[in-house]
Amino acid sequence: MKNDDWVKHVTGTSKFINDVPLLSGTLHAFVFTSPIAKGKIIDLNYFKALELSGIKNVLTYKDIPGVNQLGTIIKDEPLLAENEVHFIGQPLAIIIGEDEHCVRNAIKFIECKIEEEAPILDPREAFRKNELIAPPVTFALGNVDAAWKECDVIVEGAVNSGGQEHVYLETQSAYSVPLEGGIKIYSSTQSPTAVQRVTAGILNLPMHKIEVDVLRLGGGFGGKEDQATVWAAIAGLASYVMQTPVKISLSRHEDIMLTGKRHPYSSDYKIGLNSEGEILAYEVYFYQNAGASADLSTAILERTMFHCTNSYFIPNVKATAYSCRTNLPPNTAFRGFGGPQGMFVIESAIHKAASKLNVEPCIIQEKNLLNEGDEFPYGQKAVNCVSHKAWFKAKELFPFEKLSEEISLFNIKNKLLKKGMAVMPICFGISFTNAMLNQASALVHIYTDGSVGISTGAVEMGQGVNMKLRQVAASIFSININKIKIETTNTTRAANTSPTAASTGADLNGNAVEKACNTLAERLKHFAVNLLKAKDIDQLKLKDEQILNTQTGTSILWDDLILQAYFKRIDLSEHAHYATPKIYFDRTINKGNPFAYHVYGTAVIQVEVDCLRGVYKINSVKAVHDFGKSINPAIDKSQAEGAIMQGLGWMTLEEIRHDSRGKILSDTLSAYKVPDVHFTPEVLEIEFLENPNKSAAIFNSKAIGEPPLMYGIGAYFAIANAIKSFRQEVDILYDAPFTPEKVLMSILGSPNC
Ligand code: MTE
Ligand code: LUZ
Ligand code: MOS
Repeated sequence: MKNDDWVKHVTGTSKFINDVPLLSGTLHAFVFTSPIAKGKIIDLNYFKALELSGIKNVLTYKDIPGVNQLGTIIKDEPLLAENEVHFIGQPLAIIIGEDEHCVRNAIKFIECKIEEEAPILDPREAFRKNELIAPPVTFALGNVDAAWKECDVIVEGAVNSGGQEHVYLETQSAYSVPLEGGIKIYSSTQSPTAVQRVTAGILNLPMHKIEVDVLRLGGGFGGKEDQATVWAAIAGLASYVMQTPVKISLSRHEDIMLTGKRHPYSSDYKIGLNSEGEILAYEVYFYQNAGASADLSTAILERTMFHCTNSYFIPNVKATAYSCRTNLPPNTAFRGFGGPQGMFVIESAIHKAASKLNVEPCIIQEKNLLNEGDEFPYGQKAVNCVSHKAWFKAKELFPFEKLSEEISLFNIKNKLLKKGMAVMPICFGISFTNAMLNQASALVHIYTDGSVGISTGAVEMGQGVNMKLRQVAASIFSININKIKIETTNTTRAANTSPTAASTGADLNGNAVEKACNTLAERLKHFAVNLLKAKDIDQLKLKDEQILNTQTGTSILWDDLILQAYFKRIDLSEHAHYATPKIYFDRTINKGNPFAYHVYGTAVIQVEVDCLRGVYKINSVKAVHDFGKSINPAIDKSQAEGAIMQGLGWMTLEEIRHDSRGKILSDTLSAYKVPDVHFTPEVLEIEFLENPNKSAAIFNSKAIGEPPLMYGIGAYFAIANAIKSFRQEVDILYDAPFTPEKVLMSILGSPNC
């Protein structure tokens, strides 16, 4: 059960936006953006640009027929700036022309006067100036204030984690074609309905006049959950105004400069333990660098809170979160959605507490793992909790103590090269935390030749959701998977869809497909009762491309059954809707049951640091991961591998830098290092924890898209462990990513690199 798309990708036959054949008369669009991070617009003059050959039009906010608004959770983000600019790269005007070069060249001919103000780039500074996206949020369990006096050891500290560029292979792209009275947009988006809804608002059209179509994405990783909408709306507006097809597609450099990243965080914590190493209290403050507008920041910050205790039970917790408005491009969803940022802080707190207690961090980690029935700070109880099972299976398969001894021996023998290790348990909640979004629908057609076409809201972005949906239908109908095709994700066939995000794509859409197929299967059995002379439908079974009377042994081929049903005017199409049961979250008290289930696992990470040069190698990542009962182990394993690599990159190499004016410095892939094949650990081993999942997943599987990313956090502590054995007194800064520069500077005792 491999993923068909893999063959198409390596043979170059899979299609993306840049493969859509352009209609004659197609124009190209690009944006003129703010060169200043904060200021008032005094004047915008584009008349010289309009005179250039090939340039057809320049649009500003004044040309928007509807509302100039992109914001979905909070309406604070204009598509085109009106009177003020809030970040470098904020779109001010859309240039439309005959080809993609002339629209870029025209930028030089646009004059823009902006009265510059000092930008805010740091979330703590934004907090001090009360620049908050939304009111602060607090989650609390027990009573931290009362618990401190029970503690034998109390440790406090600050933790920083950096942003992360998505580096999806397909850059942000859209192609919009005018229809009678409306438009059709081919968009590289994780959220076709968001594109449809926002563009309808911008054009002042009803949603039914906007059709959004998605074949597949060359990766999204959260970067196209909200931020594909901008580019689709720009193409949509331009094509609606010009009444011609319009395309926009960013270069890599433009994409890195203009789009939001994972949110950098700065956090303060206080953790209290007894002398046994039991964590009694944890207090934490998160300062999220939201960028210039809300985007998904509040939802992301909330997920940070949901994951602030990772896979540990802590009886007294107080977590407070501030979403801080800065003058950077709006930061956005990135695999893990704020969870990794919260988990890095608790892991840092445990790491520091361990050094104070003079024990290995894994002693504290193991002692505090969640038990069945333990309460999370948000009120949900851990159910079917396998945090211990994953931890001890990892310990059995990859004995930590033995590894630690081997590392000690190696480190005694080697003066400059030091090895280090860390253990990283994870716990990640599955469901959109906004309960409303946990719904999906499917439309299943059986054609008269027995082949099947399925439409859902799921967007294929490399994660293999289409293959999984085909497997669901193939297993219910018991027909060859090649008989089943997943159609493009299109708003006219699947309406009001949630983004394909939160790792829920297969769960939500798979359940909808299952429901629709089951209804069709029942209908076909009813129809076949007479044909197969059965007493009732329970005697009938769809099996191996046949419908079989299990009593008499007689059968009809699937293809014949379908054709006969058609002749008898039986409906061969079905629509179904699925909503995850029993989830809710009450934001007046910040308690509830937001997740259908949790995913667990434990990884062991080993690294090797060259303490003269600061460079390092990740030798191995070995994980025991809770896949539920995987419906496609090949896909799921590759998802785990990819997510781990992204987690390792976030914690080690990938560093986003801005200058003091808020301009991104790491704006190319030569200045921004992503993990490549050479960086891949020699050993990347993933063991399946077989753990059939009964709760609202598809076929007892578990969501896989995001959780394994968080194993990568262990790399930070493995590097810390290695350099500590070079110089015991090195101060660990808890400031990710742990780039080679930072490794060297911490060894030298000069933290400011
Ligand atoms: N895998 C690939 N190859 N490309 C992607 O863009 N996105 C990740 C994950 N795996 C992504 C991926 C993210 S952020 C999410 S939320 C899930 O896939 C979304 O898909 P799913 O819900 O079907 O798992
Ligand atoms: N998107 C969202 C997400 O809107 N809500 C979520 O809870 C979420 N979680 C992970 C990734 N995307
Ligand atoms: Mo994933 S961050 O939910 O798109």
